[in-house]
Amino acid sequence: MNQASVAAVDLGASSGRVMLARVGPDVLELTEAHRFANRPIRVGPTLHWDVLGLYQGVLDGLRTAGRTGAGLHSVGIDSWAVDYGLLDATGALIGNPVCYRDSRTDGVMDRVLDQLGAARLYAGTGLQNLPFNTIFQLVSAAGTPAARTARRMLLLPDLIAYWLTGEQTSEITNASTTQLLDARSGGWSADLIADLGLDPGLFAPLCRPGDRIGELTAPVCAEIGLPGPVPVIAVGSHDTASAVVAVPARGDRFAYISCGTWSLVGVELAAPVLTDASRQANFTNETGVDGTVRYLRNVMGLWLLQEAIRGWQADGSTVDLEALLGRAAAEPALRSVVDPDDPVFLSPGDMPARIDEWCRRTGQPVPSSRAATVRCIMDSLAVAHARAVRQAQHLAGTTVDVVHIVGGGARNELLCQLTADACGLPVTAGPVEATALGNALVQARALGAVHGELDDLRRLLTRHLPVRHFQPRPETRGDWAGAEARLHA
Ligand code: LFR
Repeated sequence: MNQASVAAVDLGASSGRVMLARVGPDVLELTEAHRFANRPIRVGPTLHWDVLGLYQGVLDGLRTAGRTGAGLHSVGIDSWAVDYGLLDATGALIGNPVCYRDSRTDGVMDRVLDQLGAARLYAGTGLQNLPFNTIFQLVSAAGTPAARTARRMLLLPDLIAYWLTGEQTSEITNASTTQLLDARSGGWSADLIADLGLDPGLFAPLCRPGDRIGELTAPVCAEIGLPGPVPVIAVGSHDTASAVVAVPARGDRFAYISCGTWSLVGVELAAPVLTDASRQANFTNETGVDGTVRYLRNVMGLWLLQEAIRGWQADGSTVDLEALLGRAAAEPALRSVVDPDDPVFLSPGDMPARIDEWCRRTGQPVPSSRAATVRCIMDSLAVAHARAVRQAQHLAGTTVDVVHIVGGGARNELLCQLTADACGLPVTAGPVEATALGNALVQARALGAVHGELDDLRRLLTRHLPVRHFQPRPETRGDWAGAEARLHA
C-alpha cells in the first residue's frame, strides 16, 4: 500500500474528534470528519464521563469518514490517560467511568504511598505521583459493588476499541500511566497488584502501537454503513504518546511541550530515569511509541484558562478569547505568578478566585481584570514550562537546543513567546493537531504506507506541515529567573 486513508479518533477532555488522514511517502493530509463536545457530568457527588455519548460521537465520525473518497483502511483511537471502564463477567460496562478530576481519590495517594513506600513505587514503575493515577482510582473504588463485580478494567481507548472489535487489550503507552506497569519488564506489575489486593484478572493482555487489535464487528460496520472489514490498529493510545510522535524535531536535542488542557513538558529518552532526584522532582517515565521513554512532568496547562473562561461564561455570555489574549499581552509582565502545579487548581470550580487567593497569600498584586488574570496564567505557565524544561535536562543529563510546542497551545502566540523568553530557548510551534497526526502516522506505518523509525515519521511531518518560530527576547531574562522563585512562596 503506498497511501493509506485512516481514521484517527482523538478523545480530549473538552472535545472528541474523528480525523481522516491520507498518509504516504509524499502525502500527509488531515481533515476533520466530526467533532463533538465532551464534558464531565456530575451525578450526586461523582463527576462522570458520558462514555456512551463519546462512543456515539466516534460512530458518527467513522460513518462520515468512511463516506469520503478512498474509504477507510484502518481506525486508531487515543484519549487522555488514566480513566477506565469496568466490565462484568459478560463484558458489559458497569456504571459510567469516573472523571480523574473527581474527589473520590482525595487522600488515597498518601495512604498508598505509606503502604507501599514512595521509593519502591517509583523504582518499580517510574511514574510520577498524580492523585488521579489509575492505581489510586482503583484503590479508592475497592470494596464498592462495582469493583466487586468487575472482571476487567479497560482504559478508555481500549474500551472504545473493545466495543468496535469485541477484543479486550491494553495498549502499553496508556497502560504505563496506570502506575501499575513494571518499568523494567514492561509488563503488568504482579507484585503491586497483589500488594494492593487487586484482581490480576482485571488487567488485559498488553499490546503495542502498530499491533492489530481486531476488525470492526459486523454490527458496527452495519451501523456506520461501511462494507468492512476494517482493522482497528493500536496507536499510542495515550494522547500524549501520539502527540510526541508528531513533534517535528530533528535529532534528539529537543524538549517538547504537548500543550492543551495539560502541558506535558519533557524529553524523549531511550531508558527510564529512576533516580531519587527524579522521584523528588515528580518526573515521570511514561512508555512512548517504539519503546521510547517519555520523560516528562505534568504542568497544569491551559486548564487554568479554560476553567476561568467557563466561569466567566456561566451567565450565558461569551468570551472572545483572541481579544482577551490580545489585552493580556498588553498587561505588565510578571506582575503576579502562581504555581500552576499547586493541587489547589486541579478540581473544577472558580479558577479566578483561586488565583486571587494564591496571589493574596503570597503578597503579590491580585489581578484586577480578566486580562490581568489571563496574563497571570500565561506568565505562570511560561515559568512552569521553563522550570520543567530545565529540570528534565538536569535530571536526564541531556541538553536541548529547542523547545517544540505541539497541540492546541501552539496556536497561543502569547504563550509560545513567553515560553521562549522564560526558557531562553527558541520555540517551534506546531502542529496543532499533533495527537491525531501521531495516531495516523502509526497506523499508516503498520499498514505499510510509510516506513521507518520515529525520525523518518518526523521528517515526513516537517516536509508537509508549517511551523512557527519564536526567538527568546534576551532583555527579559532577569525577570524570569526572579519569577520562578515566587512559585516557591
Ligand atoms: C493529556 C493527558 C495527560 C494525562 C492527563 C490525565 O490529555 O493524557 O498526559 O496526565 O491527560 O489523563
